[in-house]
Amino acid sequence: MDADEFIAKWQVSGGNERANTQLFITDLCRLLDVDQPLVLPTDTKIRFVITADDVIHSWWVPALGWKQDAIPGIVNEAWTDIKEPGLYRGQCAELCGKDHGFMPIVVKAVPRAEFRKWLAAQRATTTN
Ligand SMILES: [Cu+2]
Repeated sequence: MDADEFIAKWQVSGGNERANTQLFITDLCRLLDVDQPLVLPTDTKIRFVITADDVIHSWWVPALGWKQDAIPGIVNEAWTDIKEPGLYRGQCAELCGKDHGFMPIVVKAVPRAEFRKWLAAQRATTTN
């Protein structure tokens, strides 16, 4: 569903305001979700090395406090040290093309012990 379809559906949907609000929240969450979040450990200084292979994007998760361009042929960097476990959401902040509106970012920050378990599970599935 693109933005125009969403607005049209919102405007013509029947039912009460509560149902409309639920529809809005459901669709908004779906558009801001990803297939696989970036899983990171908390209490760890993490360096991001950022580039792109097609057009200029901009990696932006507001709660991390910075935004960094991803440019083909250029390597940019940034860092973070997340203290609180949780989901941190963001989006591409550059008008990068027709699919720009569908470039959500989700960072899932977990305690270090949980991250080590997740990493071991990932390695087990990729080596088998
Ligand atoms: Cu983009």
